Amino acid sequence: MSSVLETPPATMHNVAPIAETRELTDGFHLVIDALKLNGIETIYGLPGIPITDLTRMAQAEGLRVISFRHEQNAGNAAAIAGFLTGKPGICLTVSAPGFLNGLTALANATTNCFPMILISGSSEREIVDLQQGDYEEMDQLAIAKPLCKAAFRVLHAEDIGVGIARAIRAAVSGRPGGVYLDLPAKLFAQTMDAQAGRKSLIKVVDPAPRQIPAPDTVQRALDLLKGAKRPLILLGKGAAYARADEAIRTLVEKTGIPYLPMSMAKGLLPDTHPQSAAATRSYALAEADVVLLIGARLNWLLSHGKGKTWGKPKQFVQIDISAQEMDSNVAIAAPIVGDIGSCVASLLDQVGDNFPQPPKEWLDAVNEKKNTNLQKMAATLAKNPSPMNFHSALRVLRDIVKANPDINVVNEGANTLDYARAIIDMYQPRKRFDSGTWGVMGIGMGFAIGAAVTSGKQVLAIEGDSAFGFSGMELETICRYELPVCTIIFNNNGVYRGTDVNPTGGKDVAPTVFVKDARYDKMIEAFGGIGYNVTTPDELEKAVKEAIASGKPTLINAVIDEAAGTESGRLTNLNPQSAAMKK
Ligand code: ADP
Ligand code: TPW
Repeated sequence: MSSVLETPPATMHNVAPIAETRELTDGFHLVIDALKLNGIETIYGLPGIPITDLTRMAQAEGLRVISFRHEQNAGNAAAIAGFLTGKPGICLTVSAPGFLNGLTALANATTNCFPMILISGSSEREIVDLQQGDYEEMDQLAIAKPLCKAAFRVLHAEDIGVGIARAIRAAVSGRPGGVYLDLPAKLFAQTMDAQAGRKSLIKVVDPAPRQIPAPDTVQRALDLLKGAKRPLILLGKGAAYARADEAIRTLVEKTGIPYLPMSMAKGLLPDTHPQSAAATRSYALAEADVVLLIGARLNWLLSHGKGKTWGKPKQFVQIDISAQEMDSNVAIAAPIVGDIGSCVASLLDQVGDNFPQPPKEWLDAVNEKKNTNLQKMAATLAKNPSPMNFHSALRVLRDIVKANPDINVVNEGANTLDYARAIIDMYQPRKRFDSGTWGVMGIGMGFAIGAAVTSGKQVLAIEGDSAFGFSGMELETICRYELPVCTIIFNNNGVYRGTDVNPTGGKDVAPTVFVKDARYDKMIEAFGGIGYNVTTPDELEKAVKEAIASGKPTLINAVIDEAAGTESGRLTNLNPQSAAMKK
């Protein structure tokens, strides 16, 4: 326990006798001690009033403090660290504007079910509550509440232990998510007896307790699966988060059911697994009759479980830790509520070695479509158009990941996201991090830093040029901490593509168009990183290989045909159409 010693002020006439010296602690140290006691090793944040000294003291006390250029990126780093470790990632910000900057990441973490705690300093409660105009005045607790799983404020030093314990438990138990912890400036300097302080801290026991499913729910699910003619398993990022990798693989293999991974579940089983139906996703979704969802929601990413995508009528088995998720879009015939590890283990208890395998016609049909599509894709990928397009560039990255299966892949953009997700096979769990449930732009450099810091391993951040812009200043952070991050920018001169024109003929370019032929590689050079400018797949391959071998901060400006790609990638249909377009 860190502490401060309090002695009466020493003057010429008044020197404190040693016996009267009391060991004290304060809010700063209690926050640090509470985090350390609960196994937190890293804080992602941005210093300023009132938390600057907290960042200094945290570093002095052995926590790793990663300081960012914008709080949203610190928040995203914390969120992905939470996903990777199962411990809440900590983001620390200043009051009002810093808090708001971190809030997008907190809301995104909650939406994606990543455990994260946003800790923000706040201004004087008495003034904030009377709206008397304090420095960075804002009722942060009230604003955070609807955007996260839980929100707490600590007013007294002796409650810091409880506040941090509650925040940790709320972030990781049940469905994981974002938690807000409000720490007013006054709290940090409050002192208390060090012994009492020590006692006030809580080491959270079993923060994410197992939730064993009821046996009848497991039986109901098995009965449904056994009777299926065209069964399918869908793995979501909840399955990746649950770290039940072996059990999930065993379940897939013993049942013989084809499976589809959602984007961040890729690699849970290697994408090259013979039972993967990813190459024939549309067919599998439309034709299946019984679908087992493991840690995946039937949200927009799965067309809400209905409509053309889902074709033939089907019945769903859903494994999720959140009971409320059931029936959220369509009826769930066999809900299994519990943690994925326990649920899959319960299923496996009864699956044994003689589980009826899916009908051969179904497996043959899936395999035939899959092989046809893989052949078509191979032909497209083999082309070498000039200028380079998404496919020829991604062919190179696909092979790099294949040769380096433990590499972390961060991915955002529109076309860059959609094509990379489809083309780059993943081989290990929790190695792919992307725009997720919101399809948000701006996670790039934050996720890259969080993944690099947490894993200590190489990161490839595959970024659309627009997507990169949302967090690009963190190149400096990557260089400052000398992180092994290779950022590859698919530069096609704009949002989606670079070919739009201003219909008025005026001087302003179209809203989706950027500076032509921008050299993003020069940006990283400003901070001592290594930049590459490439225009062909061969140059790209050489640059990525060099970048990975160096382990240094690198950025590759990959020039892509500015006419390649489509509006919003695969989401063109989500753009509302004007009924009254002027000529
Ligand atoms: P994807 O985007 O990959 O389809 P989602 O984020 O929509 O995945 O779904 C993840 C689901 O996993 C959430 O409904 C969440 O409640 C659930 N989940 C997360 N962790 C666990 C766990 N340990 N056990 C069971 N369900 C979990
Ligand atoms: C926070 C809207 C979706 S995709 C995208 C934007 C702006 C960028 C697409 O261009 P990019 O990719 O990155 O160059 P590519 O591969 O097609 O060339 N603001 C936020 N989130 C989202 N999703 C948007 C805007 C959007």
